[in-house]
Amino acid sequence: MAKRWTNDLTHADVTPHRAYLNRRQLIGGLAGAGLASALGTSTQAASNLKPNDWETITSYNNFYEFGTGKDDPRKHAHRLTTDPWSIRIDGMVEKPGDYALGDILSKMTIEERIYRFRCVEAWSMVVPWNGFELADLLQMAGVKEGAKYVAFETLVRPEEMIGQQYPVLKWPYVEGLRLDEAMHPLTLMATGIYGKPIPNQNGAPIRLVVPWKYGFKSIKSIVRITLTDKEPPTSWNTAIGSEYGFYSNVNPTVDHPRWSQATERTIGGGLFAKRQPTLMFNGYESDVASLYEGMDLRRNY
Ligand SMILES: Nc1nc2c(c(=O)[nH]1)N[C@H]1C(S)=C(S)[C@@H](COP(=O)(O)O)O[C@H]1N2
Ligand SMILES: [Mo]
Repeated sequence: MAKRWTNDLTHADVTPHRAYLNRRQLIGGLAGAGLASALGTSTQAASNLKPNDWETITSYNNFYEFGTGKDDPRKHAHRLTTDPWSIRIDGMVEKPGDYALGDILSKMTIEERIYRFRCVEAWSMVVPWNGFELADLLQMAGVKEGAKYVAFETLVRPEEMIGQQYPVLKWPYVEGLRLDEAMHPLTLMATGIYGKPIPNQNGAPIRLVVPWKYGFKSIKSIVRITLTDKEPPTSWNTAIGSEYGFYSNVNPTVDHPRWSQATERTIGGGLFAKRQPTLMFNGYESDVASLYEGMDLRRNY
């Protein structure tokens, strides 16, 4: 089998977050002083979180392309070929095209971010992701004036993704973010977990991670990213619009129509682990609340 591109990535190769932000400030990137200190707060908060172990993170998954059971992705995702892989970046960009994943990675700074991850089904985990900021990728492609949203698409390959042989969702799985959400420094493209290549069941070889939104926004195994001026359709909104909105920010005060979102169960915490109160924006309120100033989050669920 061909050597995979992150085989030799270890914790030691990962740029410490603070050093990374300093570098970004020096080169005049996205992270201004205010943003850097705000991110510093969430980084401190995140480093107090104890990551779930590898076994839990890679055995309790949602990835409907491999079946609807939590243990289906681990059983079936090994059939997916993830090398070679490329991402088509198109729409309102200066440099549209098919970008080979290896070429993308050679230009990106891979770092580690420990993020709390909250599923809409009211369970949560803490995952040490390795990845790079989506903003860096979008800047590489050059976002055109007038672009307002970013649309994402998962691979369609029913011969390897056996869940795609059933119409449980419309394939491909699609997701979207507003451009300012996509450019936010917390928004990651993840390529690894615990310094190892991301396992297929977690979205190999590259998936989105948006830590202040419910898990279904964090689309896996991405093959296409499109810049657009219209709000793109999303899989769960298309399937059941009354239950899943475009924004899907973690919000303990807005219940899912069929269950409360006020508390969550920590996966891996044992059978008798107490439910935890869910935090506004999944605990990233100080970083992201300003994105939604003046919006009615009850209507924009
Ligand atoms: N393509 C695709 N992406 C997906 C999903 C999916 O079914 N297909 N499930 C989503 C849901 S509901 C969740 S909670 C997370 C789960 O990610 P994890 O298995 O790495 O914990 O992936 C999201 N991304
Ligand atoms: Mo989810």
